[in-house]
Parts: sequence; structure tokens; C-alpha cells
Amino acid sequence: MFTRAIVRKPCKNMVNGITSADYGIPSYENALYQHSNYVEVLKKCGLQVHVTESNEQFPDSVFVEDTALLTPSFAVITNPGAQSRKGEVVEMEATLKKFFPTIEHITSPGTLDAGDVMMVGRHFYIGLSKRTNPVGAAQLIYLLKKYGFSGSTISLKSVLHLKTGVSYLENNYMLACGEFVTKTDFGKYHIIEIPQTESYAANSLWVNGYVLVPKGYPRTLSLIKREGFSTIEVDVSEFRKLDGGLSCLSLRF
Ligand code: CIR
Repeated sequence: MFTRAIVRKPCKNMVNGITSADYGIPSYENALYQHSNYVEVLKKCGLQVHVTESNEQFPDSVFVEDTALLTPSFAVITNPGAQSRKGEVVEMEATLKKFFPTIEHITSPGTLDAGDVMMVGRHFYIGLSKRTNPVGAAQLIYLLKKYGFSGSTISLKSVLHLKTGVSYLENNYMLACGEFVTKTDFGKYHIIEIPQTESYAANSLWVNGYVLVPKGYPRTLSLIKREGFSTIEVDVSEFRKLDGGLSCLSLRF
């Protein structure tokens, strides 16, 4: 169970965020609206939400998930793979100091976006992507072991981050799309296969017994419901325009 979340308000400069999507330029006003709704949903799931101010210096700073990995016993400040995002970690570290007595770091030449890290109990799967390199992953595995956790790497082919294509829903359930459906690493989980046409919804988010599902993906919604989960649809279409999903918008701990 989680008790808290950290989010950052979107900034006007988000229109200059990194994207590979072709859905147009995000509307800042609508993004603000969607973001405040997202915060309300997290509260409904029982979280105390720490909302940090926007930072115009960093167009992608609303996607806080990439800047830190939070475990039950320590936090890791990452070294984001995209040059324009590296400075986001400074404010995040200041925020995390309020909550975590122990903070570790991923350092250059290692790079790591925590959107590439999926927690399954005390094990962490780490995607090797354009953002997360083998040195960064090895640093994280070293740190995880130091605190009694474990980690292993997964190679990615086509997605931005590991959690773009796969999400752990607890109770041995995993949502998976495309290249992740048949990964032997995930053979022991009960896979809920997301159709390619709804691939964006593979980034759904388990929070304290609820599964948050992006709005507009009816097949995914019914597949998750069919397994007995309580679901909440959340509209994050403005963030989709910047390749961001539900999990990217918060850090839960
Ligand atoms: C980026 O390319 O870094 C942002 N536009 C999107 C980051 C999404 N984060 C995530 O999947 N964890």
C-alpha cells in the first residue's frame, strides 16, 4: 500500500516537451485541468498528495516519475537520459529529503529514467532503453542489493520506457502489450494482454487496490475489470501528446 504521492504541476513551456507522438501540441489549460483531476483521483485512492510547483525551465518536468525511484527503504535520484531533463532532479532531491533519510544517486556515465523501472514486490525490472543505459542499470542493481532488494534488466525494442508497455497490477497480474506479452522474464505472471490498438493503456496504474486506466480504452478497461479490479478512468490525453502516461505523472510511496 502507498500513503503518499509527489506530483509537479505542468508548466506553460510543456508545449516544448519531448515527443515522438503525432497528436498535436498539448493545451496547457486542459493539461492543468487534467492534472488537478489526476491529483483528486490519487487522493480518492487514499494518498496524501504533495503537489510541487511548476518549473518553466523544464518542459517535461510534470513527468516526475522519471527523476527518482522510491523504494520502501530508500530513494534514488536518477540521471535522466535526455539532456533537457537532467536538471529536473535538483528540485526533486530537495523535495525527497523531507520524506527519505537515505538518498542515493545514479551518476554519469550511467543514465536512468525511472519510467524504465517496474517494482514487483522486492524485485525491480529495469528496461534498457534510449534513456537507461547498462551502466545506469548496473548502478541501480548494486544499490538495490545494498538495501536487500534485487534487480534485473529487460531489453526494449520499440517503446520509450519499460512501463510504456508493461505494468504490474499486484496479485501476480501484469498488463502487457506487444513485445512484452511473450517475454520469458514475465512468464510467471498472469498476463493481461492489451491489444496493440490500445497500447497506450498498457501504462495503467495500481494504487491501493484501484487500477487507474487512461480514459478512452474500453477493451483494456473491460479486460482489467474482468479480473475483478476496481477501476477508475482518468483523462490524460494532453500528456499523451508528450509520450507521457498515467504512471509518469507521480511518484508513489
Ligand atoms: C519524455 O520524453 O521524457 C517525456 N516527454 C515523456 C516522459 C514519460 N515518462 C514516462 O514514461 N515515465
